[in-house]
Amino acid sequence: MKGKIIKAIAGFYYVHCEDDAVYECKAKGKFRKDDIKPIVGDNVEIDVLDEDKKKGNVIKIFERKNELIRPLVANISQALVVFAIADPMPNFNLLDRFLVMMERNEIDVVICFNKIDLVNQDRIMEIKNVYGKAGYKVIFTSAKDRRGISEIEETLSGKTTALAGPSGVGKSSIINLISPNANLKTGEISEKIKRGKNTTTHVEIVALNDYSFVFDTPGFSSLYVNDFEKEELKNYFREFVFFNGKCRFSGCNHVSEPDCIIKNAVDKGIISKGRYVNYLLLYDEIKNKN
Ligand SMILES: Nc1nc2c(ncn2[C@@H]2O[C@H](COP(=O)(O)OP(=O)(O)OP(=O)(O)O)[C@@H](O)[C@H]2O)c(=O)[nH]1
Ligand SMILES: [Mg+2]
Ligand SMILES: [Zn+2]
Repeated sequence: MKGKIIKAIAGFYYVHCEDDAVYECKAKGKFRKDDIKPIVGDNVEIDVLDEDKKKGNVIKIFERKNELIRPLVANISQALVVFAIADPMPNFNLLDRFLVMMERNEIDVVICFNKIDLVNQDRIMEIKNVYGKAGYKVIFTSAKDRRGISEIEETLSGKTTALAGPSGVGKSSIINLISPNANLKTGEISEKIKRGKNTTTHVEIVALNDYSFVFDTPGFSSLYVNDFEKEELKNYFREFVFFNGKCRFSGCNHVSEPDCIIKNAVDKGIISKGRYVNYLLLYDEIKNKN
């Protein structure tokens, strides 16, 4: 029987099959020989061991359209990366790392800044200016007063979307608003350090309707994106790609080369300074890796 892994906990895979049955499975297929582990989002074939108790074995994983490590998901059509605009304060370096990873994997990404009830309009415009200008769709929401939630619904419609972002930013809260049956656990952030407490501990797919699915995922606080050459990094900053070939040197890495159009654009405010600084930080990180 064919199905999709909608949840994975402690070596058990929950496989959603036709007519809405969910089977609790273990991994027994020959894919294990190749050191491949099933992940949430995988389309699989299962052997039913006990129809009454809905137990089975995953015996085959169908080829993945794509997969991410953080969050650990497969076969998504886009990612919605969620950051809080405050509590916890957004770590833009982490966001830029995530965007690099998504550009590298060629997966569409939409950015959501949640908790806008905690800041004023100026702050919203400031952030919109940075990421909108970089070429991303940015949605501002408040799960508290429902602002922007209908825009999120539109963005998720017809797609298979992984929510991703730090702990405590409101990922599960947003899904609960959109799918009242989801009943996902949400958690307070710590009073003192204003950080999430990793309330969501496993990836789980929520069906919004027959053709729209969202993955709730555990928050993450770090991301290494240095598994490629430093010269590649510039291709993963959308707003740089637009200027391709316009620097004095054709292989310009926009670091310390003369007559660099990217540095020029940063000085003129056409490219965000913060994004460029994160580019340089990441560039150095890749360079120093070896
Ligand atoms: N003020 C405000 N608080 C919010 C908003 N959205 C969520 N919260 C609160 O933020 C806290 C964390 O929300 P969660 O939905 O658990 O966050 P999460 O991103 O799923 O966190 P992890 O599961 O730990 O990764 C909860 O106390 C929510 O009530 C919002 O728009 N405004
Ligand atoms: Mg959560
Ligand atoms: Zn340049």
